[in-house]
Amino acid sequence: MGGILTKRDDSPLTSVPTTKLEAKILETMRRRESEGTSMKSFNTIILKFPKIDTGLRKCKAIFEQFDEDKSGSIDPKELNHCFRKLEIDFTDEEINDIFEECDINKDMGIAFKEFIVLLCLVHLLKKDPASAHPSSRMEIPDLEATFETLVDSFVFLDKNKDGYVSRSEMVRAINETTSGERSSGRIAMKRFEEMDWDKNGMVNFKEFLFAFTKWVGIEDEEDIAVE
Ligand SMILES: [Ca+2]
Ligand SMILES: [Ca+2]
Ligand SMILES: [Ca+2]
Repeated sequence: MGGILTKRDDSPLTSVPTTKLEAKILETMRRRESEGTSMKSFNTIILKFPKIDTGLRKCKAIFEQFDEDKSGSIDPKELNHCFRKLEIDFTDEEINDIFEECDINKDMGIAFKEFIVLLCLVHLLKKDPASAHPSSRMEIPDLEATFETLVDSFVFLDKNKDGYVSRSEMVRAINETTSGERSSGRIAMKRFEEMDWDKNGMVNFKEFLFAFTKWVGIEDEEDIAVE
């Protein structure tokens, strides 16, 4: 006993990034947050849901295109092809890191939902002005706009710009909503609980993205796939 002593629970308010990529995402997000957001209220975000939904559904075609063996998930080799085709200028190590970051269930495959999160993280990272190769492009302009809306929403919610949305920040965002609808507030809190996987009271950008893929009904689409 006593051999396994994790430091994780000792960090009081912020969770510490556990991987190099996670640290980079956090750093990039903080820099992006210093630029501000175009979101005016929580309602502005809610109103964007249908558009985000449409945008994310377009990822399906990209996903299918890169799932070369039609296995329903993208393996490391397929992801490599995908990045080369989309001219995403990541090194092999970076591709490997983002694969591991987004392969949540660790089955060595990127499922559709994981793929959306992956593309959005790529969008965030490649906009990093410190990046040596900002030239990558994803060809699909509305998709870029959708990802930017998601980044912008996160920036709006993260009031103190530390790269995490805390429970109290979520409450604050809801309270700023002019209409003050109680029900939407309750729903938002429920959503927050859903987002906060490790229940540490903080939601990072990746958790936020995964929640979005649920909220906007991506999952439903898979069920509807009937002949
Ligand atoms: Ca595959
Ligand atoms: Ca997976
Ligand atoms: Ca925060």
